[in-house]
Amino acid sequence: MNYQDGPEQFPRDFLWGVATASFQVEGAACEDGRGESIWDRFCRTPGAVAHGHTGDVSVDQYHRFPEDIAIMRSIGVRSYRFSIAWPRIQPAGAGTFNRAGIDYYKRLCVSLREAGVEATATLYHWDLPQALQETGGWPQRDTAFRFAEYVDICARELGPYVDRWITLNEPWCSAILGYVEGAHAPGIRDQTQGWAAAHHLLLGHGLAVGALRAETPAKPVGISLNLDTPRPATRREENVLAADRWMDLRTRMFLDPLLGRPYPSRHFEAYPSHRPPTIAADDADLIAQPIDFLGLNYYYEPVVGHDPNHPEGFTEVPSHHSTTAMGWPVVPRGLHRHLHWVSGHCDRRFPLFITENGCAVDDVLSEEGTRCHDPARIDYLRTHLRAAADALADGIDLRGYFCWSLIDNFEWAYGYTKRFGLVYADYVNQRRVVKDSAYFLREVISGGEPV
Ligand code: GCO
Repeated sequence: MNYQDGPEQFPRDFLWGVATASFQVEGAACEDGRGESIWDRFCRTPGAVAHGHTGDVSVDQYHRFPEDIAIMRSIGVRSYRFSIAWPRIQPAGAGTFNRAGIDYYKRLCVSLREAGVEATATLYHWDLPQALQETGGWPQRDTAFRFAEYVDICARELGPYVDRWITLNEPWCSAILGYVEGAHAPGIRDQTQGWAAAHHLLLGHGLAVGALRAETPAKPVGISLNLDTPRPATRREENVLAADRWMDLRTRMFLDPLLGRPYPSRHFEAYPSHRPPTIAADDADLIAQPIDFLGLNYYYEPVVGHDPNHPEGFTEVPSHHSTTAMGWPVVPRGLHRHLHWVSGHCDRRFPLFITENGCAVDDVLSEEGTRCHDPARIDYLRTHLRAAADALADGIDLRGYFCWSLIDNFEWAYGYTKRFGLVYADYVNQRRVVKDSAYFLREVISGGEPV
C-alpha cells in the first residue's frame, strides 16, 4: 500500500469522499415527473417531522449541483456519495422509467467526472415510491423484485456514468425505524412487518447485486450498514450479555445474512407473539452473493447495560463522553474497535469503506456571514480520522472515508434543525458557506495536516 507524501497516515489511493442522500438535499420534489415518496407523505403527517419541515426544496441540489461540485473540487474529495431517488426513475415504483429522472443523474455524474470526482451512487436511501407502500411496502416480498427492476434500469441507463454502486443505505433504519418504531417513514409500528421488511430489503440487495453484475460487471458493488459494536456498561456478566444481545438486531440481523450466516434466532425468540420473516429456499444464497466492499456508517459507540424489563434484557446507558448536537457521545476509539470487530467478523472477506462519519453541531455564521467556525466538528473529524489511520496501521483493509455530510440538509424527523455539513446551508436564500472543517479536511486530504 503506497502512502501519500508527508505523514504516512493514509495511502495515496485512499478514497476521500463526502456523502448526501437524494431526499435530504435535492428538493425539486414535484419536478420533471418525480413521483411521491414515503418521506413526502410522512412529512405531511402531523407531528412526524420537526416544525413540519419537508424535502420539497431542501438545499435545492437538483438545480445547484454545479456549485456543490465546485466546492467538492476545492476540498479535493475524489468521490461523491449521493443517492438516486427511485421516485424520479419510476414515479409509481414500477413500469417504464422517467427519462427526465435518468437525465438528471446523468447530468450530475457527467459534471462530477468533469470535476475529477467519482460518482458513488446509493440506489436506495429510504425514499420508497409511495405507490409501493400502498401495496404493502418493504414488508411485501414483491417490493424486493420491484427494487431489482429499478436497479436494472439504473444499471442500464446510468452504468457508464457511475463509478461505484451501493445497493442500500442502512436497511436497519428502513426496517426498524420505518416499520417497528414508527419514527421514520412510513411510520408503522409492527414488529412482524419490521422483520419482513428487513428480510425483503436484504433480498432486494441480493437481487440488485445480480442485476448490477449483469449490466455493469466492472463496477464495484457494496452496501452501507449502520452496525453497532457496543461496549458493556461494566464487565459484569449480565452487562456483557446485554451488549452481545444488543448486536442481534443492530448488527447480526443485517450483516450475517450477507456472510451466508443465519438470522439471530435469539432475537426472534424474545418476541414470541410475532412471526419471524418467511424465507424462501434460495433467499439465503441470493442475499449472500459476493460483494466488493462493505460500507460502514459510524457515528458513535453505544454503551449497553442489563435491563430486566426489556424483552432482550438490554438498555443503552449514558456514557461520560461529550456529546454532539444530536446528543450522540463522541467516541473516536469506538471507530477503531468497530473496524477491527467488523473486519474480524467478516473474516476480512472484503475491503471496508467508512461511508458515513461526521457530527451535528449548532453551527452559526460569522458576523459578516462569510465564515463558519466549527472547531467541535474539526476535533470530531480529526480524532475519528486518527482512529481510522490507526486501524490502517494495524492492517485493516480500509479503502476510503466519506464524511457525512457535504452540506447541511434534511435530517429526517429532525427536519432542518441539525447541521451535519462541511458546508453551511442558508435555507432562506440557498447560500453556501464553506465551514472551517471543510478547509481542515482539505489539508488532511492533501497530506498537509496530520490527524
Ligand atoms: C443515517 C443516514 C443519514 C443521516 C446521517 C445523520 O446514517 O442515518 O444515512 O441520512 O442523515 O447519518 O444522522
